[in-house]
Amino acid sequence: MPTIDAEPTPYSFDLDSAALLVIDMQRDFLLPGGFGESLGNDVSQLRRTIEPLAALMSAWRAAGLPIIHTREGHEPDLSDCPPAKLARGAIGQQGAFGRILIRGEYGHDIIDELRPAGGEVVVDKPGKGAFYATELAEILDKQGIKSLIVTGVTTEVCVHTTVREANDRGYECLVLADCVGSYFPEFQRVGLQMIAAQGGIFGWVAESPALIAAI
Ligand code: TIU
Repeated sequence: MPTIDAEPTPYSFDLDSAALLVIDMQRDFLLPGGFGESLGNDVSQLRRTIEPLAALMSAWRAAGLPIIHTREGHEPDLSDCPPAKLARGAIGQQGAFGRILIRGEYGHDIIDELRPAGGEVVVDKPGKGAFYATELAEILDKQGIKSLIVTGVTTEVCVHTTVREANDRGYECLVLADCVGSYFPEFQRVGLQMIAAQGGIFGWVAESPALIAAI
């Protein structure tokens, strides 16, 4: 059972019941000219996660362990997008990479550097959290997954929503600081502190090299 350096305490987990969750590493969030940048955000804050995440995914695959990818997005007719969400964003509007956060559009898909390998699950989610209106819980249950190694973007939005719900559902979450990103450096720092505070209220926080060394 690997044990790695983490906050607030070392984290031990069983490789047979761990999955790597890669949240929303989509072009709309990460590419210059995409949805994220159109909101006035600095995409370089997210792009620093690509290299460490690619290295981790490669090590994780080499160890034969499961990777689950998610994508935030909606049906082309927007029937799965609540009016309250639609009213506050550019979702469904024409962007540089197709209609923003619409399934099947170029911008909705995962960036080339982190393309899912054949056989890896991709969960399409209409919400910020990866459990809401998706098959994720069933997939994890079937595979006997108990520990989630959580990566992706953005730290305080889709990563946090997913980690909080995973915590309520009984999963242990290890969030990798160098593999999650926020457009806002302050939210990144505080978002990670919130996870590990109070004795690990939502889980643990570590760096990916420590995990790679342990698998
Ligand atoms: N994936 C995710 O975090 N969705 C967002 O809309 N994040 C923002 O920070 N905008």
